[in-house]
Amino acid sequence: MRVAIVGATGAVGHELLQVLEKSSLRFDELLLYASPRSAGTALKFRGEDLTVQVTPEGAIDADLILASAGGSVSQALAPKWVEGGAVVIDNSSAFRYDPEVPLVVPEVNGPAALRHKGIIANPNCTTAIAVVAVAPLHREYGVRRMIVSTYQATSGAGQKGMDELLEETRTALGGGEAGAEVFAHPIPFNVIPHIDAFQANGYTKEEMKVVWETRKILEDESLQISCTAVRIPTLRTHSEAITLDLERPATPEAARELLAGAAGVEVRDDPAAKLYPMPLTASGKYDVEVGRIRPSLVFEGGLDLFVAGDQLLKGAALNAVQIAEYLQQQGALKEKQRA
Ligand code: A2P
Ligand code: 11C
Repeated sequence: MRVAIVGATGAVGHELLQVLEKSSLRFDELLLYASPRSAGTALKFRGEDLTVQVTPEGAIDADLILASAGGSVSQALAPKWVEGGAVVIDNSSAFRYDPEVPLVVPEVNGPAALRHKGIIANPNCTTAIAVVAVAPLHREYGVRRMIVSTYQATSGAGQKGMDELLEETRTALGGGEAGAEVFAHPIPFNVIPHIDAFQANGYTKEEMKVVWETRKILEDESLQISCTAVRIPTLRTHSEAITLDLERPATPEAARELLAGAAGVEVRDDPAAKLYPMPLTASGKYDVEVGRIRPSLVFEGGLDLFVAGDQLLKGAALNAVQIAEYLQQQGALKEKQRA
């Protein structure tokens, strides 16, 4: 069984290597690909140096391809990888809205992955983190309306996003004027309510991804969702304030108990002890932290909560590997016939 990572030198690629090291996924060989800039770079995996190769223009001889080199690379090459017999788990937005392509968070809709025709899409990080917390509440209480405000780390923009935060903060602290290339404005000591392109309806694409993808994963097109997505000067972990209007009334106590038993969730909710979700504690963690669970002051029987999830992990690399593990556990990930 041969696994390939395309985009192995990026921020998500780095995490994929770490998560695969600890994963229960059984495979014999790992191939690493990136752009020509990184050809020949050695990356460590299970104590061995693996050499990064240039991503070929055509098929890759692998059984499973974890793609994290951006939408244009996936758009152009994933169909060729599928033709070559590989199953592709794609971290980009290239195929998420294709009705033929399952969009999967294993704790929430694992079985959808089994309906793939070669490509399985990994959701946008903001969506993946939100649905881990919201799906159990949706099943129990029926979410009617959901309002999300996000606090998104610079790593959402990849390694170059984190580099810009660190470099421009040093510039600002040195008395210089912080600049911006990756982000629309200088990110140090700022918050920027602009992630991805503005759409005709006044929302950004990042905000609309939360709407489109949450509905697809929860298989409920009637869900009313609104999102404001904001970039903040942290390195990793996206946090989200979420307000839920529910069909059946929930109490914070019952919600806490339900979420304590939910896969992928860590309830961190004891304000008196200053315990709540934060990037500082959620970074590097597989579980999404959920806390500040309280009754909505607007929607009777509804809830307000705060979540923080490492978007390089549950929002990207970890979720991709969990999809692969799920396929293998279900006997749906097989080595292809080789001559
Ligand atoms: P490279 O490091 O050689 O540029 P990030 O999201 O952190 O910016 O990482 C993006 C990843 O995608 C990197 O591994 C990057 O490789 C890779 N990548 C970018 N463009 C291409 C391309 N055209 N073909 C293959 N890999 C690419
Ligand atoms: C960000 N959520 O924080 C974005 C990054 O659709 O996979 C992930 C974009 C995507 O900038």
